[in-house]
Amino acid sequence: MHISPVLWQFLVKWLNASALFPREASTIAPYTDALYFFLLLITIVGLTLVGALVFGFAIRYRKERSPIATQVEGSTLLEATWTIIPLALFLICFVWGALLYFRIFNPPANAMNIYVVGKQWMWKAEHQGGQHEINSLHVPTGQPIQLTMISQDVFHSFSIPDFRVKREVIPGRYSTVWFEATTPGTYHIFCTQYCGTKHSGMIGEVTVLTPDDYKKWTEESTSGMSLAQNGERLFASMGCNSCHSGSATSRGPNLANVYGSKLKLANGSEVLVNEAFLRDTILNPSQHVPVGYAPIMPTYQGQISEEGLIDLVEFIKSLKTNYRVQQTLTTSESNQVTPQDTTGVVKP
Ligand code: HEC
Ligand SMILES: [Cu+2]
Repeated sequence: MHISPVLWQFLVKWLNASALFPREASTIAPYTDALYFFLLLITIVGLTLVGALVFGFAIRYRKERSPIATQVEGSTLLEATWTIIPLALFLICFVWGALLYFRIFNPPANAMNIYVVGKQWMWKAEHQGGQHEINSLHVPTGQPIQLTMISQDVFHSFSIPDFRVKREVIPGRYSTVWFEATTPGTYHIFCTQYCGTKHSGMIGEVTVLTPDDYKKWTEESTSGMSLAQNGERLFASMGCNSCHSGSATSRGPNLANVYGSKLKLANGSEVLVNEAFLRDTILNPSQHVPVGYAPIMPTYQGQISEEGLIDLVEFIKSLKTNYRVQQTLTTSESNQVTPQDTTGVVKP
């Protein structure tokens, strides 16, 4: 719905200034707000109409003046009116809401992925380049960002009100949410799912930077190793490469190009290999046995942290036809565990 842009901007500015309403700092925000205000508008119109009629009739038909109202029996016009108008309004809300829903739930193909791990009581963010942050998230403007999120313990919910972003963060399963920030600045992150004693302290700050500043930030805060590179080390130190060496004689399937492909499983189903599938197979391999392989892969449940799983997933995603594990790490090397190797491994 397009009401006069000047009036609209004035209204939103006033609401922001009044602290009653979050800022509009993502591309989706004006769209969700338009629907929100439309709903508010029809609610107010309905309330006023019904309220006015109740008061009007109460006065018009009060006892002293006109005690008996005439009954209206069977007016097709009246019945059609009160059926069609609300139906039309509900359908508008439904279609409008559905269109917005699809937009919110389908990240653009060029979205940049950042991982978020929630735990009692903090948010950890991991960028592709290996930058780690706690209770803080740096993102550039003008670039769709997809957050792939998971909880290490209980249910949490990740919310950035100024972006109109909120999504459950669940243990054992990746959930995603996307946004595109429009205005440099800092914005609140909240956990919006009660998650224990210090739930109210599970907060953080998004820092939105211009693309140039973001680039500078990634260079300054790099840990020297990307997620995929951490994953490569983990892949070797955990012995994955003993079965997934990519050679014809290896016992496990070649993992190059597996990401994004459709895999036929022994139980007859076909699955799309995405982040969630990769994480799942590492933890429950027996439930995802592909056609032609014996279910010999051991489970890694309880042995790898969520961060370690993210690293492995990113490494497998990065495996194109050139399979690097074999060349970079020999089997003997892979048995020596250096401090870096153990970053993703859960210590007993
Ligand atoms: C003992 C050999 C062995 C080890 C060690 C092993 N795997 Fe596997 N892996 C397999 C086999 C066999 C399959 C196929 C059958 C299955 O899923 O059980 C498989 C399947 C997979 C799949 C599913 C992809 C596909 O094409 O089916 C992924 C992903 C995977 N492994 C990753 C890993 C990672 C990561 C590690 C180390 C943490 C690891 N594997 C360790 C043998 C192994
Ligand atoms: Cu929480």
